[in-house]
Amino acid sequence: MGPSARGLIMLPMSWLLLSGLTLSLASPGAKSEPSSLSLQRHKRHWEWKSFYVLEERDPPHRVMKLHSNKSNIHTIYKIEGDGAGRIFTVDASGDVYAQEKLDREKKSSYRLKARLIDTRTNRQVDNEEEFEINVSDLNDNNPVFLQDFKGSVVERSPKGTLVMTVTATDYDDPTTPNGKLEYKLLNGTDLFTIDQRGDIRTTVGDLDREKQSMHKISVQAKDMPGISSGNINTTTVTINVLDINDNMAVFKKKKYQPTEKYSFNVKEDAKQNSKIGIMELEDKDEEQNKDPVFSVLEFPRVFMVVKNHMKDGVLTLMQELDYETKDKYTFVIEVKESSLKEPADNQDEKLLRRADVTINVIDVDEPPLFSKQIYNFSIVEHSPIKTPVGKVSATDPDKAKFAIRYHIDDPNCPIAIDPTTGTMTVAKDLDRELVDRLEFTITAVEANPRGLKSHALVNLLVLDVNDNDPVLTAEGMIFACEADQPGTIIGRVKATDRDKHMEIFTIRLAKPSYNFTLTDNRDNTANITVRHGDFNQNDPLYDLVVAVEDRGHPTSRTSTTTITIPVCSCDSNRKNYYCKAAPNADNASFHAIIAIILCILTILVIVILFVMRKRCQKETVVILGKNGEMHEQLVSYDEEGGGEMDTNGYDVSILNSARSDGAALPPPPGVYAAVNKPPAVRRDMATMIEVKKDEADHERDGGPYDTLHIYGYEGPESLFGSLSSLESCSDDGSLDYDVLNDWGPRFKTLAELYGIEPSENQYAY
Ligand SMILES: *[C@@H]1O[C@H](CO)[C@@H](O)[C@H](O)[C@H]1NC(C)=O
Ligand SMILES: *[C@@H]1O[C@H](CO)[C@@H](O)[C@H](O)[C@H]1NC(C)=O
Ligand SMILES: *[C@@H]1O[C@H](CO)[C@@H](O)[C@H](O)[C@H]1NC(C)=O
Ligand SMILES: *[C@@H]1O[C@H](CO)[C@@H](O)[C@H](O)[C@H]1NC(C)=O
Ligand SMILES: *[C@@H]1O[C@H](CO)[C@@H](O)[C@H](O)[C@H]1NC(C)=O
Ligand SMILES: *[C@@H]1O[C@H](CO)[C@@H](O)[C@H](O)[C@H]1NC(C)=O
Ligand SMILES: CC(=O)N[C@H]1CO[C@H](CO)[C@@H](O)[C@@H]1O
Repeated sequence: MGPSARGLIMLPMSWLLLSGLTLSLASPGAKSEPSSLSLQRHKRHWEWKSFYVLEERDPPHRVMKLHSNKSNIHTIYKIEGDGAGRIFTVDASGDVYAQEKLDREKKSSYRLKARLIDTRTNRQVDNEEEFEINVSDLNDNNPVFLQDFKGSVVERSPKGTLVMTVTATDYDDPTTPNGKLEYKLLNGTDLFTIDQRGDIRTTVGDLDREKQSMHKISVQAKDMPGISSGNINTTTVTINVLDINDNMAVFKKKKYQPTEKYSFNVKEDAKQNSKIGIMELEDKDEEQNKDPVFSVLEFPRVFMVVKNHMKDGVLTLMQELDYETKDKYTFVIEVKESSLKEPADNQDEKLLRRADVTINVIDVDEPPLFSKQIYNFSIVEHSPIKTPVGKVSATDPDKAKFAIRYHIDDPNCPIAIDPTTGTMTVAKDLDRELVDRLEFTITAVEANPRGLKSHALVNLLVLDVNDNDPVLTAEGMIFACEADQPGTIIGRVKATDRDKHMEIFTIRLAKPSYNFTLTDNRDNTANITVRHGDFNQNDPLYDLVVAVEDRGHPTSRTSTTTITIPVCSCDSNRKNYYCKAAPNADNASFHAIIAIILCILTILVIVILFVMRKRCQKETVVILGKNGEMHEQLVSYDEEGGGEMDTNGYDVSILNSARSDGAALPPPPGVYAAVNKPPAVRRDMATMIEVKKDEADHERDGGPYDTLHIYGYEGPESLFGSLSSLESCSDDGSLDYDVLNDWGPRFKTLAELYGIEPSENQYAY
């Protein structure tokens, strides 16, 4: 095998463009050297292994020739496998043709089998043989960028910083230059560079976001690296420049002011922490990177600069101002940035880091100012009217210094104030025991038309003087028992005083006593002890005269109290006792007598009423029948009658029917007639009522029958007549009070009152 033949075989593997030459091996011209193809074959009759076909070649074209040394005129070739019969066909001489355009990027290799058939026997002559047709690559694909590329780089990054990597794809055979790519920047090469891997790097170290924050550059990808020809494609990549704090914050220069001079007017009543004004800054950096720090070089306690959300300076008042003290402040405010990357882009503006600030304090008409907000004074109770209490004072804080007028708001305040001097005096008597401290408001008004006001509070303590007598009270009842032995403590007295002193009272006997002693317990109480006993219930009351002395100021006061001690009979331990003459015996007997008299009078009236009623009933019987209509109702005691229409009361028809049954009279048409009751009940009831009524009528001294009571009789046809004492007894003249004379001396007075002479009576008619 010659070197040229070897080169021909080797070349298609590395150099596709020459693959066409390989085909010539299979062409009739190449048949002269079949040995070269069968070199690797042993005991085989087929003389091929694989072949190349160029993609994109117009069909049909011969690809190769099959050859077996067993072929003769009676044999034909047949192929099977990938695309056999459709893409690849074979003719009788063994020439294989491609019938379609082939695309390596779709299918790069076809595996087929070849067979030799004897047409006479229709049998396979030789062993079948596999072979391969490889499609060789053409540079028929452009590079493609499969995505949009975006990158970023921090400003001032050093030269050579990797920004991003751009990659393109070529579908051609990557083992050949057809599928290999190289990159190139079409513009922006002053700032960036790209290498063969697609890495984009900076070529400068001073990228400035504030100058240009975004760069768009065009990247070209080309296959067949190193050769001027080739397929190209381009894309535009975006590179953002990221911010750092490389710009100095400076005060914003205003057009109308050559230098940074700020001037603010502040009212003197401006509150602490109030905003005075905004000092705008200029800083090209992005907000999150700005870091201004303000310093007030003078008056740092009066003024402060704080940052707002825009990172501008807000001049703030830290102390209240007073126009009368200082009406103008001039100072310098400086701004710095601690995290600034030096040198700043705006070095030349260094002067603008300072600002001159002038604060003009504006005078405000302010209300009067009291020397104190709360005044505490004290005054002794019962001090004479016009006694001075104290003095308040207020002044006008303004330059004008208007006069001040004072008044007390509460018109009932017992203190008066001098409107011009502020001196307060007693106006009404003060009694500590009634009011021990006063609280009132004083108003100060500027004596000008605006009349600005302010208020102050006065606490006035009313001091005590000893103006109340001490009071002695007995603790429980004090009495002596008949059996009390000398030394028995029979009671305790206690001294109190409305004045406010805590001193111990002195308690002693004002008059010496033979029978009792008084022991001062030194705790404002004193025990009464029996000195000489052997008391008797019939003894008169014992009077113990006790003097109590307080030690108040300015003078001590003494009061004398008489304690009356009765003598009682008691059991051994003085628990139960009986006093014949109680301390209030006089009063008690008087009340008892009045009560007794009242009782007697009440009984008398009841008796008289009862007698009058008896008489009325008698007359009723007489006038039965001729009286008009009759209404009756049975009621139980403790039940309130409801009048004629009270159908919830007892059924009066019982009485009506009783009458018809008993007296055989036709029942009168009545409201209650419709109500029927069982006849048995009616009869029993009627009989009972009749009996009871008869008893009551004829028994003069018997009390009224309690179970059934008949009253309110106004019916016309009643058998019983009216029992109403109101109607039938209204005529006093028809009553006979003579019976009172028969009742004895006790009713003599009544008899005299009601006993009417017949002659007088007739005279009256
Ligand atoms: C075909 O070739 C093989 C080997 O190359 C050989 O053994 C055989 O005899 C040949 N047949 C004919 C018919 O030439
Ligand atoms: C044909 O291509 C296949 C892969 O596609 C490869 O393995 C084979 O070696 C190629 N044949 C030749 C003769 O280059
Ligand atoms: C370049 O690539 C894009 C995809 O990134 C593709 O759509 C376009 O067709 C390509 N241009 C050429 C000329 O092949
Ligand atoms: C580079 O070219 C692209 C595409 O034409 C264009 O959009 C871009 O602005 C150019 N960039 C520069 C720095 O000229
Ligand atoms: C005034 O009296 C009040 C109590 O009534 C007290 O709390 C306050 O401290 C006093 N003020 C002065 C200045 O004495
Ligand atoms: C005074 O009487 C009380 C009981 O009422 C007693 O406890 C106390 O000891 C007595 N004080 C004196 C000094 O005897
Ligand atoms: C001063 C006084 O009241 N003395 C009386 C003390 O008691 C005796 C007898 O109980 C009387 O006789 C005293 O008059």
